[in-house]
Amino acid sequence: MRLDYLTIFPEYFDVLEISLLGKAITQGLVEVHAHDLRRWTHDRHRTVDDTPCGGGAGMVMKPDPWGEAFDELLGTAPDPSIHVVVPTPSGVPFVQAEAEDLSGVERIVFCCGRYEGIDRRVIDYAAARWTVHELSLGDYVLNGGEVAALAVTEAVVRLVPGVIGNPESLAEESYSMGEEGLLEYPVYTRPVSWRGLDVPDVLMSGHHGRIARWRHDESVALTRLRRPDLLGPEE
Ligand code: 6GU
Repeated sequence: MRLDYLTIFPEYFDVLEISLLGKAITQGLVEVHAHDLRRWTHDRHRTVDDTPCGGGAGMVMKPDPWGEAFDELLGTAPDPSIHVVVPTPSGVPFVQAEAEDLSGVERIVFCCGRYEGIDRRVIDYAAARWTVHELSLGDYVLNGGEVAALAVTEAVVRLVPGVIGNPESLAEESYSMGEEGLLEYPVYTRPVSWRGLDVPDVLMSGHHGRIARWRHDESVALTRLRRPDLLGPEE
């Protein structure tokens, strides 16, 4: 899998070298390239923004640097196997199913906007050639797409086969379909008694059936409390 980031802050992506993602890079499972969008400007001030047509506050990212970046990285030919991710608070909510879909693709280009956003024609141009995903992390506003692109990257890359040592741990975690899409149950380790707080007896009982039932019940209770929208009609 090859990941490219178009951004005016390529240093944001230096963190990809560490942790799980760094290991995936070292193992040759993923290749990452962060590009400074200003490389595709030609004026003395390396301008990437301009005032909004129709007026209003803030600045809009101008289309030309994006177009030239696309030309160089992707050419101009249509290829729906190329995925373009545009992080934006007006995007479709990013969920685990989308991360699973993206973990199987060979090429993703992240377009990180700043200011009031990117000229709409950039996204329309990309969507006419490649597979565009406008994604939102949630109902709040970040200053730009960089942190969101990193979050999407981590969610996707950890699902690439070979990146996580024990694939069974993927099936049990929050939001995975392995546990019916419920929130994860609470987990404990030794010591059994810590500062007056004990591990629930059932987990030390050795009764695998009772443990599985307890975990499921805890998952349902936590999901009902925090995310009732995730519960089906049965629960
Ligand atoms: Cl994907 N981008 C920005 N700028 N803000 C956000 C977001 C994305 N998701 C939530 N807020």
